[in-house]
Amino acid sequence: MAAQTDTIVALSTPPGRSGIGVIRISGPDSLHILRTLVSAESYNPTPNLMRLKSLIDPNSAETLDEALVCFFKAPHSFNGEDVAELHCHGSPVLLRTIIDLILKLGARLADPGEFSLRAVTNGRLKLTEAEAIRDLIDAQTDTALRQATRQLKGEISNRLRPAKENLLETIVRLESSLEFVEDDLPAVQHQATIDSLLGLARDLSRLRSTFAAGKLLHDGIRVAFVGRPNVGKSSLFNSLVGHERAIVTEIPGTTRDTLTESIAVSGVPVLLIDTAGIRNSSDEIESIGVARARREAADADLLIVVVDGSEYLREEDQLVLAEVSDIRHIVALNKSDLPTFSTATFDGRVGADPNCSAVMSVSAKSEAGLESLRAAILEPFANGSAHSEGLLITNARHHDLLVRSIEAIASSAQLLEDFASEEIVLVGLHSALRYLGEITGETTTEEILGQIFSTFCIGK
Ligand SMILES: Nc1nc2c(ncn2[C@@H]2O[C@H](COP(=O)(O)OP(=O)(O)OP(=O)(O)O)[C@@H](O)[C@H]2O)c(=O)[nH]1
Ligand SMILES: [Mg+2]
Repeated sequence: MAAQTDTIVALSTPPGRSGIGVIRISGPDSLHILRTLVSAESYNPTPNLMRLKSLIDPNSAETLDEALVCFFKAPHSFNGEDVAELHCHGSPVLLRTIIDLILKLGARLADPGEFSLRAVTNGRLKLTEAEAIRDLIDAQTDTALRQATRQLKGEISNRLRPAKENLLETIVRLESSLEFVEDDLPAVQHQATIDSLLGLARDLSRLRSTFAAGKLLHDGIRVAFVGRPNVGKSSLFNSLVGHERAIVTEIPGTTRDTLTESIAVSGVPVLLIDTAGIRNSSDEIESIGVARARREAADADLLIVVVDGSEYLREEDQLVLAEVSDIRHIVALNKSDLPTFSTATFDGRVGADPNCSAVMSVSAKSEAGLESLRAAILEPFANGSAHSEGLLITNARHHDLLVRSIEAIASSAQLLEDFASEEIVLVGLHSALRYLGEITGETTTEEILGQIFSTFCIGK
């Protein structure tokens, strides 16, 4: 891969007012730029040691800030290049001024994730580890954070290493047998090779199967409350969110716009969406709200259909239930605190409707049944339970490459079984090895690396 030779700069802390703002510079001109900023051409910073320095505008000789500066000398920095960090005061105006100065001194603004990309191209970080840093920054729950931390420590590459070694051994064995064409693989060795490949495919499949849980943890689920007006959608939404986020009144048609809030259910990020009560309305604003509610219902992974269990089932309820019949949903029979509450209409519904995974009695008012409701939200995704403490595949790219690798190994085993020539078997095995290498970055093309790092933060 081509060596990166220019110097990049970015603000590594979020834009906006803060106690401090960290500017990071990386590349061959880092030391020169740092010397210019501290106004000492002979400044020889001790690597990895922070120093308090005055940052000075070389044009006006004016002091810009008192900052803690640190220099990391190549190759002993996180990305293998000369890196300078300026821990300035967190004024957006000041930070902008200093970055502009650094740009004038010959650096350019870093692309998203470019500091980490250089760490990968310089062999300081495995691709999976760089991706784990992104996931760690993006983690929405503590469970997702723990997974990212495990992956940051290199668990995925450690887990894949024996598989790659095993595959490579088989490739070498088959290749050497090619050189002695006159003797085919002895029968014993032939069967042993097939068994070893099948074992390998099984082992990788076990890892692959953790993706159901990993995806849940990484992507979370979208859950929309739907129902006719006044059944208590907003009240239940507020109870799960834990504060009075949505307006609640006894007037039907209170909610118009959709509201969203994130919560964690057993470590899984759940995006809750409150919507307008569905009914035919002559009110223009309410009608727009109803249209939005239907759109949210179509986009959600799961619906909570709220029904007022203290009243008879109205035509408007039937309308909503008919509309959601082909979407995965649970029914929340609300207002169980009222004396007229009854579940009778819904007895037997779970068995009868394959898309209805539960009917729960709840009360937003007394908070009865809310814990069960939370559990019921995850239940349809339970085979992807995120409780597992083991290593999970959380990244769709890793999953896709694992699937391809398993397929290539399995079909090579089949070809061996059918006594196909070693050359043909080897094509599949080489592909399988390449796919595994793409996960950790050894065989990833520059174009794909670019795509991956474009999803990173600026300054990382
Ligand atoms: N007794 C009782 N009343 C409730 C309960 N949940 C909601 N309510 C009342 O029902 C009324 C409607 O509640 P909302 O949460 O605004 O209902 P909604 O489904 O969001 O209504 P729209 O936004 O109009 O579609 C309010 O007066 C609530 O106080 C409950 O569990 N028990
Ligand atoms: Mg509402």
